[in-house]
Amino acid sequence: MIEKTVILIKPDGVVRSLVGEILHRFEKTGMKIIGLKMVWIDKDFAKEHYKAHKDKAFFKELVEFITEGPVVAVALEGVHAIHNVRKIVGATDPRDAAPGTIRGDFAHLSMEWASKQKSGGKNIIHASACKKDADEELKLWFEKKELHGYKTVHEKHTF
Ligand code: 3AN
Repeated sequence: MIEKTVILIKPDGVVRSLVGEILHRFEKTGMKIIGLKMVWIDKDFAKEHYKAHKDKAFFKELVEFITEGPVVAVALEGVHAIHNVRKIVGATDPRDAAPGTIRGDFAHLSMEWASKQKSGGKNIIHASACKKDADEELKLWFEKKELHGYKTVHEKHTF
């Protein structure tokens, strides 16, 4: 039940200075940050990350967008972390994302708009969709030595 998962604060989230706000939302739940870094990926890396979408009409725009600036990659650990993180992130299309979710609160450009503009969907954040994706994305985004096992004060009850 204790899972690890990956979130990426995409270039739109970084340039809008939402990194702290977004991290805070996950930390507040009690889930644990076990890996954290800023990276500016190249197109090959982006294609690997989004390989499940390689046949989609918006694939080119997806790759352009995720490589247009640095992203903040975060590995999180917690009970049902994959599901809990997706719940906090909200629906893929900002038009459908509920208020209180990251996409619902900080994004509004719909996927329809993105398609019309021929741009990537600017929905702030990516989160692993399932256990298989989480395992693959952890491997792709983090070296073993970049993931850290430690106990929070809540786990230790010593502070
Ligand atoms: P999620 O990120 O919620 O798992 P996916 O995996 O269905 O969503 O889509 C991957 C990414 O592709 C989304 N985060 C979004 O940025 C982009 N995307 C999805 N649908 C569209 C679309 N119709 N037009 C442009 N970009 C899209």
